[in-house]
Amino acid sequence: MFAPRKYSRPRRCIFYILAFVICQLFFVFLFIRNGSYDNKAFSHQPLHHESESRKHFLEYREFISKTPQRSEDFYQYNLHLSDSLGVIRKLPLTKHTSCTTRSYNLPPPWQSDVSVVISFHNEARSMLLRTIVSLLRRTPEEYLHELILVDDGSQDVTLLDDLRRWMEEVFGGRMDRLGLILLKNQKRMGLIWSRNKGASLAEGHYVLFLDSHCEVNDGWLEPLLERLELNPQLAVSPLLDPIDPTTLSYRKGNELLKGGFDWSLHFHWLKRQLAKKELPEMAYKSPAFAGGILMMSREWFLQLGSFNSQLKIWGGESIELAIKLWLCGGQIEIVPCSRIGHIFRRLHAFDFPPQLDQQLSPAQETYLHNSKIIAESWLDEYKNMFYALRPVARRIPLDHTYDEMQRLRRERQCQPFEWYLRHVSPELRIHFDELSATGTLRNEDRCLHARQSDSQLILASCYLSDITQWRMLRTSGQLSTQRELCLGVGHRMGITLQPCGRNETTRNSQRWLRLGTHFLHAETHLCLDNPLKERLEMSTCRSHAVSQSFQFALEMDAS
Ligand code: UD2
Ligand code: MN
Repeated sequence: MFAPRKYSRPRRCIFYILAFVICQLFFVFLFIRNGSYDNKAFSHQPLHHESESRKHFLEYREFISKTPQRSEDFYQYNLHLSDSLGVIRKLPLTKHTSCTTRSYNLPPPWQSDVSVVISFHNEARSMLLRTIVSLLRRTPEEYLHELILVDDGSQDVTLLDDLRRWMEEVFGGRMDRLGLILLKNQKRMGLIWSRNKGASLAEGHYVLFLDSHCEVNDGWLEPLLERLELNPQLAVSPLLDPIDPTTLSYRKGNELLKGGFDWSLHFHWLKRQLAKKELPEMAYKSPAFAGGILMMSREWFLQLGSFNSQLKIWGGESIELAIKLWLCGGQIEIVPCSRIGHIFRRLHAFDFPPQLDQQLSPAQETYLHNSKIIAESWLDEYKNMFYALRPVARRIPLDHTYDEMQRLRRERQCQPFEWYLRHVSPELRIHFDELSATGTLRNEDRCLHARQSDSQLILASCYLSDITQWRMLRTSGQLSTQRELCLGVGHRMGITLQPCGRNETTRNSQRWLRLGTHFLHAETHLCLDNPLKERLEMSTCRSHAVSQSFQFALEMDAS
């Protein structure tokens, strides 16, 4: 029999006391940890006391109550929710944990301080304020040289005065050190002009361009500075975390995407392929920025001629900067350890000035105008690819020449665009190898169009803004839209538009041979025809039939 082991009374007491002390220590540890976390997040918190906070809360309510427009359509996000969130909120940690545990090799502030430039047009007051306050609170003060705000002709006429007053109240004596510069364009000049204006006044070592509906996340700056310190001709983007325009929920952005563009010069996300030992949280090269939020040496930015000042209002400037950076000796990286939230709005929240072309909306015409300048300035012979996909751009008049850009290219000994295709964006190049022709497909004065609403095949004006761009695939003989729908012949010789087939049977029903300008269907030996001007049919091939003649905008094999 075992007798139960008994501890003496004093030993039991010591055990309880020890357990108690250990528990206490554990709670003290937790307390310190949480305390220091909060401290870090709000180390620049200007609101010290409760009564102070209350006062500032009332001032905040008064400040935002003067927001002139209340409709959500106007801003394209949930204004009421934005108002109720306050000047700052805690954001989820979206970067990899190793980003927060490692230390960064930072240059001293006098060699690497930042001027932040924010241009805005009709931004809601609460949204603009959250952008500013999140930036000020989450940026180490010694690294922030100045904040330059450019009000680009907003309707809210007292905004800048009210903002200055609000900031003086809240930041008090620290206002001088903040280096706040407030500019107002009496007439709206557009984002590109305004950002250039801001950068021309900046004095910091680096310049960061930020949209006016962002929330910067903790520790956003250090990872960017560390990368820029390694290469003065580098430009970086933080990884953008999407903020939903309706719920304002802050989500984690995807670090497996690179920035790029297509031949229409529209921005696109591209897949990032991880190299053998490469971790997703590591900084990675990108053919273009992750949009327009970017940071680089101010001097290098000016040497590259800033954003191209011929570009109007909105659009294309970050693609242009990306191309000229890569071609003229720079590089671009996206840095996933740096996170900035941005509201991706579904529609434009502002008007574009009226334009000349009746068939295009002002927004389309502005974007095409800017893209045409980029194509003419940088794409060399590849500009034909752009015109093939955007034939309407040929009609857009430009009121200047490209001499300035040619001079920059000569002076800085920039590479030809071919180099970009070879070394920076092989994704763009692939099209040349895989395609035998591309662009609109014209039959007399109309173009073959796959209507997006119902996927019907029709013949439409070639100048429709979304006119279908076709691709003739070299090996399979398939004729595909950009959305990977292929032209085929089905039941009773009906012409179909179906997902491009990968297996032999569907591929055969989607295979076309080209006889001059005729499209001969390989299986049925009939030709694509448009006998009644509006309706496509398959019929016997007739070599001189105009109704069977279809021309691509761009033949890749033509010399
Ligand atoms: C994307 C970029 C933006 C810029 C733009 C193309 C991101 C996150 N944003 O814009 O940085 O590259 O594409 O030009 O990738 N604004 C003005 N004046 C105007 C019009 C707009 O100051 O006439 C301001 C606007 O208030 C905002 C910023 O410019 O702060 C960008 O415009 P956006 O947010 O409407 O466009 P977005 O995010 O699609
Ligand atoms: Mn934006």
